[in-house]
Amino acid sequence: MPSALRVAMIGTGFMGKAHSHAWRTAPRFFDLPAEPRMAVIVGTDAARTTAAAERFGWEEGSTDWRQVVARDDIDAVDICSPGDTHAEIAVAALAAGKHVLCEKPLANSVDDAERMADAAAAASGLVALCGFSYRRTPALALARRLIADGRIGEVRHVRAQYLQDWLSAAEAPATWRLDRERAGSGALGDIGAHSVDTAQWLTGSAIVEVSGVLRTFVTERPARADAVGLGGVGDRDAPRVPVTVDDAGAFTARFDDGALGVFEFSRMATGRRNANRIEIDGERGSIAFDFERMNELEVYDAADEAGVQGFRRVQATEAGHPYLEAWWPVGHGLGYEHTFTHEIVDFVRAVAGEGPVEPDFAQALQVQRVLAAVEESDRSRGIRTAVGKATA
Ligand code: SOE
Repeated sequence: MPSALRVAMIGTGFMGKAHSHAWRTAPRFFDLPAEPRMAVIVGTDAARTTAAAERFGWEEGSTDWRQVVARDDIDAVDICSPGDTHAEIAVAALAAGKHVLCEKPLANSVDDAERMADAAAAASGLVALCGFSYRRTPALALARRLIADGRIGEVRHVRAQYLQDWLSAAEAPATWRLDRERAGSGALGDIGAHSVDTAQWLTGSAIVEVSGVLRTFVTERPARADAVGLGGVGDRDAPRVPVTVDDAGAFTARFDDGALGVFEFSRMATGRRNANRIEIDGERGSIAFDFERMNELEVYDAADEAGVQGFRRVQATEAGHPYLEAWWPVGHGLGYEHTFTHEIVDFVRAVAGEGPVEPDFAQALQVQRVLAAVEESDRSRGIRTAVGKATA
């Protein structure tokens, strides 16, 4: 019987729900070197946390993360709380000898991200993973394998869009994600960060210079009574609060291998619910992915016979595709929640010493530096801005 991995998760919102599902399913579908035990879920409201513990399958609930992180009967801490809490909790957990999984983006600032990366580097033998979960989509893992094998040749273009519309209605209520103090930034850090991480991971090269623009279309919204959930329509009689983050933005990027990147992100792209897209064009071929068709990867091979060339739609659901061996027969498809299960599987295997797991905090710090460079470029009205010390 594998040893237990006793886990404490901080956060009871959308990511707390997604990670709870992943902790429950990972040992049921994958052979793991340790048996995760969902020991404690930590929230801010006692009643809501108790209800979350019962509903999501945690042994107990707490409202005191400091006490939980210090417990001798906790081995790993999974941080699913708002961005302004990441640094303090992660640094304390690492100092207490706990492995850490922290939701993206790593922090609300480069300073905090550097503190976290330094703490992880000093914590020898501990795993520190940042939850850029889309890396664990089988179709994207296939794309990474094709690019790494040289199938598309020298990469020249990266074209990434992450488009949502849960804020399209001006009356959609303000959650913590619209408060710079809590979230650090808006669409840039929430979903643009995913595009930055995916692009650097797929290409194996770092963004070294950006030129960007950010935009806030709706500058105040009805306050949201509860802290959870995306979108909807707020209470018209609720007090209105200022929106202090970006609703959308775009930037061009230069990669250290010379590739050119074009990035767009918005939470007000009406009609696009969760269109996380990336296309990478190389000298000998291209790949294209859209999370709204997450089981498919479009592949173009310039070596195909003239007259029958074109993008092929590959169903990334074959047994040989990453992670698929644990799930369904070919063609049955996976969903958003599977990427989190894969993330937990990789985390548990790394904790058991089966190899490194990415993106570690140093790689997540590089993403944070790109975000900061986009904000700096926007402040200077789009001047091309170097990214801090790139650590791809
Ligand atoms: C909201 O935009 C959000 O929940 C992101 O925070 C997640 O990282 C993404 O996976 C789905 O959309």
